[in-house]
Amino acid sequence: MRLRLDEGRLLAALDALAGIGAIEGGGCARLALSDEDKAGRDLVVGWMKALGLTVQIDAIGNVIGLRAGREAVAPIMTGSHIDTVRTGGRYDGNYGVLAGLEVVRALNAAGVTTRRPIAVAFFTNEEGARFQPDMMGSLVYAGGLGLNEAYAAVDKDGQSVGDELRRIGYVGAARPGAMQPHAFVELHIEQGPILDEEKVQIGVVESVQGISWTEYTVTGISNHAGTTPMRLRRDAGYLAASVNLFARRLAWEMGGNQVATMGALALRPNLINVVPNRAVFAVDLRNTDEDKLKQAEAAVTAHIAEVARDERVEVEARVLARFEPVVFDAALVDRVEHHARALSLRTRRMPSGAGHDAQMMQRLCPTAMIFVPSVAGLSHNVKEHTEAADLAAGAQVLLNLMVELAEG
Ligand code: HGY
Ligand code: MN
Ligand code: MN
Repeated sequence: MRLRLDEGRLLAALDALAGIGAIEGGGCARLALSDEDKAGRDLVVGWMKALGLTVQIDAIGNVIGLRAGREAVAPIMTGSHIDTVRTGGRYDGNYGVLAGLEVVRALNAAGVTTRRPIAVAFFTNEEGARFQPDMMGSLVYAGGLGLNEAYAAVDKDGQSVGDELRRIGYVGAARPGAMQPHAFVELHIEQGPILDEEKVQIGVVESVQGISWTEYTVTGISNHAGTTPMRLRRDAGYLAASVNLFARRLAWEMGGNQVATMGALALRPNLINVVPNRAVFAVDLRNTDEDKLKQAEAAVTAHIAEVARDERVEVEARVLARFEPVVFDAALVDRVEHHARALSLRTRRMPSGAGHDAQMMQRLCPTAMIFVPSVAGLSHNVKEHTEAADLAAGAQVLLNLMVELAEG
């Protein structure tokens, strides 16, 4: 059965969704559970219904569009997320959800009913930019986080997931995870430079690297920048800066896949002539190897203790997210490679540097991911871009794989 999806419709849908929360430079800002996220959700739910899907919303706000199969058995599910970081591009997450809808449209157009039902999902708060941990909705779906614990997560302004989910009207009746898929496939942009540099069209994703997010709150003594001798300072900002330098040097020295980022830092009082008495910052450490990730965490912890002692400041640590590396189902990964090569697409096997909902779904069922190139490896940046031909190729691989799985 040779089904072809409509590339033009996919591009038009991506443009329409990118118009919600659009920001300067062509990107999107739809932080989880914001008004913009609600507007994006409402638009995609409308498209699901227009495609004849039965829409199910669960208690953490995950949305699943279900297309009936010839048999009432576990569905083949695809999906991703439509929340974005504040400086997001238009493809991260959105592409996988909208390509899933194009799979449905192609089946509808061909009048095909597959043996297994087909489900297209978007999960709540994949990004973790506003509420932590990231991949929150799929983690709850996979049973890795309690619903009430998720509801209790708060953002910088003290708004909770529970309150915000209620405010936007997406506390659904379904129990998260009630629909257990037979298999899950996520199509996503690589968000890194490998496929683009190697001119490879399809990434056959074998695993997702481990993620460690920790927030540190440092308390020192604010003092006059001019009159306070260096020997008397208890400078919270100095510790934060020292950790940034240490973590970066550590990642270079460890090499391999080790990466380290201090993406969030707030000083108080944040004034040019006052030694800061408070610093709140987050450290993001990742590695494909769990032991190496643990080593990196231990080294950062030891460095912080040493500087805190010398600078005589107090430090409190709070783990925001901690996920071990996840290996996808080998047989399903092989099928991704098979379908990409059947379309004469160049492929390469690789780990995912970014976290994805698929890493949670692997806890429930055989799961795999399909990557398409990100131009210059840019992502979480308004200039995030993937060429139309690559978007279409990835979606065609998804379509062919989903049909095989749904007829299998
Ligand atoms: O942080 C991540 O890897 C994902 O974008 N949430
Ligand atoms: Mn994503
Ligand atoms: Mn992302």
